[in-house]
Amino acid sequence: MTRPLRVLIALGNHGLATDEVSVLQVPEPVEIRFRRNVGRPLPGDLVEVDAHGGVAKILERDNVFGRGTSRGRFQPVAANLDTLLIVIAPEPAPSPDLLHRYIAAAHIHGIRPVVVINKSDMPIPRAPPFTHLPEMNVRVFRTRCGGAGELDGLDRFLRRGIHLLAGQSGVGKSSLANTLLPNLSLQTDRLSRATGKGRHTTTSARLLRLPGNGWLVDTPGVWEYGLWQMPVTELERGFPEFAKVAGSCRFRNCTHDHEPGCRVRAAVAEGEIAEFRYQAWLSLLSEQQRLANL
Ligand SMILES: Nc1nc2c(ncn2[C@@H]2O[C@H](COP(=O)(O)OP(=O)(O)OP(=O)(O)O)[C@@H](O)[C@H]2O)c(=O)[nH]1
Ligand SMILES: [Mg+2]
Ligand SMILES: [Zn+2]
Repeated sequence: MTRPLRVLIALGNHGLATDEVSVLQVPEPVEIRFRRNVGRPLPGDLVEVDAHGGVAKILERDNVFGRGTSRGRFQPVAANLDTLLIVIAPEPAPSPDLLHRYIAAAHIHGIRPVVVINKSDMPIPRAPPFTHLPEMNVRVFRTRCGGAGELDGLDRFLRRGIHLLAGQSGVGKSSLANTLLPNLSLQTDRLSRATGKGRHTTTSARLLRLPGNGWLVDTPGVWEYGLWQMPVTELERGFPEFAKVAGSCRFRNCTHDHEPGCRVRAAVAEGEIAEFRYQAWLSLLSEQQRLANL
């Protein structure tokens, strides 16, 4: 068995992978076939492949990033991520709710959330949560695309690891990919040719090689990002600042909503936990109740 390959794209019963150790600038895609007894890998997975291109084994994953379907089911998107790059911009106006969801999802999966404020040539939003990202331990890059572009060190930050670009339509994800990847069209053309599909028909996530040793996961299409139905303890992982005090709530299964003896609500009253984070919690909590009743 040769060394494992990195999965670039996963379609129904086949996909593309590459030997990332020998990748120079543009990955050479190798066709792989999925086997029912092994399961379907995700983009970002490392797989062992037999002499006929069959996936013999999916190596243990660090994490799986995904989203909720409209029915509240978990739908995996990519594996082994290091960061979730949440792109926002002054235009279209950023949604606080969407930002809280992305940040929660990243923490739940054990992936580092990073916010990229693109279109830095325009005035940035001056309201929470956007003004409070450093206090939330979320690193921020301010970027501008077009012309020479300004990446604020984001390109250096992405030189290793696997990073997923997320954010609402029109914030500049494609523009950022173009700025970060000088050979973007060459890479996408090679992937389209290898899958036998036209460039514009691919709607699945794919890995693109960043200069250096990093990968960028590009998820085409609009993302109305929803969470999936999960236990309250899992949702709580999405709010790391709650975890510090939640252990002292009177009830072990406290939802920090109406229960007496709730330390989280006390911390909000004392200003230890930001009110806007608590409101975000209540909103995601009631969404969970809605998903549970579907
Ligand atoms: N002023 C300004 N405009 C930008 C910047 N970056 C991107 N844009 C513009 O914003 C618009 C949307 O950019 P896209 O890159 O297509 O956005 P996207 O996030 O890929 O959108 P979807 O593919 O629909 O999800 C385009 O008209 C870009 O030219 C920037 O830094 N400053
Ligand atoms: Mg786009
Ligand atoms: Zn509580």
